[in-house]
Amino acid sequence: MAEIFENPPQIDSNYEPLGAAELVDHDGGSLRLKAGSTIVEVSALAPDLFRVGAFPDGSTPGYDSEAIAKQEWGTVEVSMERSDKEITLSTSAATAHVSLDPLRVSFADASGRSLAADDEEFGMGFSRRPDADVFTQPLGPSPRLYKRREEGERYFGCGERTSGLEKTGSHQIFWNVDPPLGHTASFNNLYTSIPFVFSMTKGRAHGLLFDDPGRIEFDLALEDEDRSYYGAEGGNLVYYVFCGPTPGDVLDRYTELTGRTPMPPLWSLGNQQCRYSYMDEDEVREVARNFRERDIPCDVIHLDIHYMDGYRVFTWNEERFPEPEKLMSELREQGFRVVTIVDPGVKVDENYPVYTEGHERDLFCKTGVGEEYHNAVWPGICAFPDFTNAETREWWGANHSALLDVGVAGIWCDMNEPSLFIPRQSTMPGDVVHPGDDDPKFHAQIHNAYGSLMARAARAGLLKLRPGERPFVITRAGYAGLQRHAMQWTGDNSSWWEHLWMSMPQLQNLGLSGVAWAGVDIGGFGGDANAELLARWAEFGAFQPFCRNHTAIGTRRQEPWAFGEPCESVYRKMMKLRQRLLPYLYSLFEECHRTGAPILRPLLFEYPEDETTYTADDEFLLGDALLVAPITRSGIEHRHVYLPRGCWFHYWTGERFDGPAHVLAHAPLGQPPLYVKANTAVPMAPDMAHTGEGTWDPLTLLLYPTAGADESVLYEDAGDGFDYEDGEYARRTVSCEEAAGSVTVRLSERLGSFVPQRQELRLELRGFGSAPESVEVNGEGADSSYDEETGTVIVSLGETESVITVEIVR
Ligand code: MIG
Repeated sequence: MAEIFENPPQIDSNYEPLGAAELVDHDGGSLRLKAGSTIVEVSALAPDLFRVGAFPDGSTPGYDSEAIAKQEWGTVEVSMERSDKEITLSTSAATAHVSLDPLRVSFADASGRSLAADDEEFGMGFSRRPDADVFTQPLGPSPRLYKRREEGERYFGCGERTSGLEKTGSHQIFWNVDPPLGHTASFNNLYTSIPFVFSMTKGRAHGLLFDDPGRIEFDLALEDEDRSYYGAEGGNLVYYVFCGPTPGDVLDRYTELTGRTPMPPLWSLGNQQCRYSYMDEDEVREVARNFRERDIPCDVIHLDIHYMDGYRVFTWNEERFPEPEKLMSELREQGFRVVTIVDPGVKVDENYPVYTEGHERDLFCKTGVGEEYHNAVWPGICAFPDFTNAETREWWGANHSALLDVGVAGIWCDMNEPSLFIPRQSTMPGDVVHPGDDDPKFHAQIHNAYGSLMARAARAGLLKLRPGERPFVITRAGYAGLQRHAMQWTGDNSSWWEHLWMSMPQLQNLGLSGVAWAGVDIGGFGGDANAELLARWAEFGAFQPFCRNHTAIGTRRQEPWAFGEPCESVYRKMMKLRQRLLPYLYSLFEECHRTGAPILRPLLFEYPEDETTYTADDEFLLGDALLVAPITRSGIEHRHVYLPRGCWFHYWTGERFDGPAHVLAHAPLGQPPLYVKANTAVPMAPDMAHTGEGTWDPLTLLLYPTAGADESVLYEDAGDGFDYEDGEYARRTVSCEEAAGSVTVRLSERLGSFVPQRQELRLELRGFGSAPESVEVNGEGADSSYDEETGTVIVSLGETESVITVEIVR
C-alpha cells in the first residue's frame, strides 16, 4: 500500500472534474444532483453553514464522521431559484450557487461577497488510475476539490502546525504521526489533524472543513496563488463551508458542528507539574512539598509511564508506587490532584487481565488475515484496541477504574496516533483492519480518528465512573472535533527559544480550529532548559489555557526551582499571577464552551478589519481584555509590540498607549509585556496556593477607566459538576464608561441561581493621577480608598444579586 502515502501532485493526470449535472431531487434546504455516476448533495444546514457531498459510483450518501457532533440540523428557511444553467439556494445569511454545466459550486455571504468558489477549470471530482483495482488504488477513487482563492484571501487554522500563524502559500498534510524531536518549520504534519481552513479576506472570515479521517493534503495557494486544493485518498468527498462573516461567527458554527469544549473542572486550570517520570512515591512527595514550601501555586502533579507495572496500562508498579491510594489522599490534603498517563498499547501477556479480556472479547485491531495485530511499544509486544468499536470504547473506559478507584483525578492519553516502535516512531500500516461495529475499515481509512476515539473512550469512562465530576482528559493525537472529548497538549517540543516562540502561532491556530483548550510543555520537553529560558517560558506559559511544565527522561531538572534565583522568583510571580487571573480565565472557558471563541486568541479574532493583525503572531490576546507579548529570545529586554485600535495600559507600569500603534516594550525578567484594554474589567482572585484553598473573596475587578465605554462578563459556578446546566451559575456583565471625567461602572443583575460565597466584591481602578472628587455606590457615599503611589482607587462592594452602579468623579 506504499503508493497511497506518496504526495499526489495537485493536479494529476488521472483527475477528472465532475462535468454536467442534473437535479434529481430537492427537499427544503437540500439539492440532490447527478453528475455521471456521482451523486452530489448540496445542503444548507444553518443560515451560514452549507454542506457538500459527492458520492462516486453509486456509493450511498452519508455523513457519519468522528468530526461531526451534530447531524440533525432541523429546517432552515431556504429559497431556491432555478434556471437551465444554475440553481441557487439562499438562506437569510448566505447563498450557494450551483452551476450545472459543468457542475461548480460557490458561496456568498449576505453582503454578496464570494467565498469558497469552485475553481472554474478544476471544480471537484475524483482521481482514478486507469488500471485502478484493489491493488493499485485500494481505497477507491480519490476525492479532489479545487477552490478559487479570492483576491486578498489569507489562510489560517489547519490545527496543530509548526511555523507561523499564516498558512497562505503552504502545503499541509493531515496524517497523525509521532514526529521525531525537532518540530522545525520543515516538519509538516504532527500529532493531530484538523483539516479546517480559516480564511480571512479583507476583514471578513469564512471557513472550510474537509472531512475525511484518512490522509488528506491541502495546497493553500502554493502551486498557484489563485487556487487552493483539498484532496483525500479514497472515500467520498464531503466538505462544509462556514460563511461568517466574523471570526466569531465561523468558530461558533464550526464548534456547533464539531462539538464544543466542555466546561473544565476549575482545578485543571491551576498550575501543573510533570516529568518523564517522577519515579516513585517519595519523589512525588518531594515535588509536592517543594511547591508548598516555596510558595509556588500548583494544583496537579502528573505521573508518566513509570508508575505502571512493566508499562501495562491500568496497573500500578508495586515497588515504585506501593500505596497509591495513600499517596493520593495525602496529596489531596495538600491541595494536589494526580493525573496519570495511559497509552493505547496493551501488553500481550497471558497473565494480564486487560489483555486476556480484550483478546477473549475480540476487541483488538486485526491483520488482513484476521489475526490480532501486534507491534512493540513501551511494554514490549502489544495489541491495540479497536476504538472504532463502541464495545471496545466502553470496555476501555471502564478499565480506568483501576486508576480512579485509588484517587487519580485525570487521564492523559499519549501515543495515540498510534505511535509504534517497529519501525521506530511509525504508525499502523494502512491495511491493518478495524473490525468496528460490523463495519470493518482499513486503518488508512480512519487513521486520524484513532486518537480522538481513544480520548472519547476515556471521557465517557470517566463520566460513567464519576458521574458528578467533570472529566479531565488530555490527548496528544486526534481529529477535527477532538475538543469535545479532551484538551490537547502539543507533545514533544524542545527546550529551545524557537519553540517558545512557536508556541504562540501553534496555539492560536489550534484556537482557530476549535481546539481552544490547549497548551505546550513549559520549559520544553526535549533537551535541557536553562534559567533564562525557563523563566521566560513561565512568563508565556502562565497565560496558556493549559499550564504544565514537563520534560523528557534524562534531561536536566526543570521544576520551577531547578535553576535557583532569579528564575524561581519569576516562576513564582507568574504562577501567582495566573492563580489570581483564574476568575477571568474561567469566564473565558465558559464563553468558549458556549460559543467556541478561542481563549488564547490571535489579534485578528478581535480586530479582523485590521490586516496588520494577520501577521502579529508573536503576541496574542487572552480573551479580549489582555494582550501578551512574551520575550522569546535570549539576552534581550526590549521588543516590538503591535497594539490594535483602542486604549491599552501596560500592566506593570500603568503607562497608557493609544492604538493602533507599534511600540517598543521594555521587559526585564519578571515583567513580560502585558497590556490591559481600557474599560474592560479583569476579575481576579486573592492569592492562593491552589484552586481549592479558598473562595474568591474578595473578588477584585481590575479596571483602567478612560474616555469611552466597554464591557466584560464575569461567570462563576461551583467549579465542578454539572449543576450549571440547570442554571446554577452566576453571570454578570460589568460595563465601564467614562465621559467628561466621570466614570460609571455598572454591574448588571446577577443571573443564575449560583450564589458566590464571599463578603466582598472590590473595584480596583487604576490610572488616577489624584484622589477622586467623589465616589458613590448606588447613589450613596462609598467605602473607598485612594493609593497615591500607584494611582489606584479601591471601592469595596458587597456581594448582592442586584444591579450595582458606581460613580467616580475624577
Ligand atoms: O515515547 O511517556 O509526548 O510527554 O513524557 C515517549 C513518555 C512517550 C511521549 C509524550 C511525553 C511523555 C513520553 N511519551
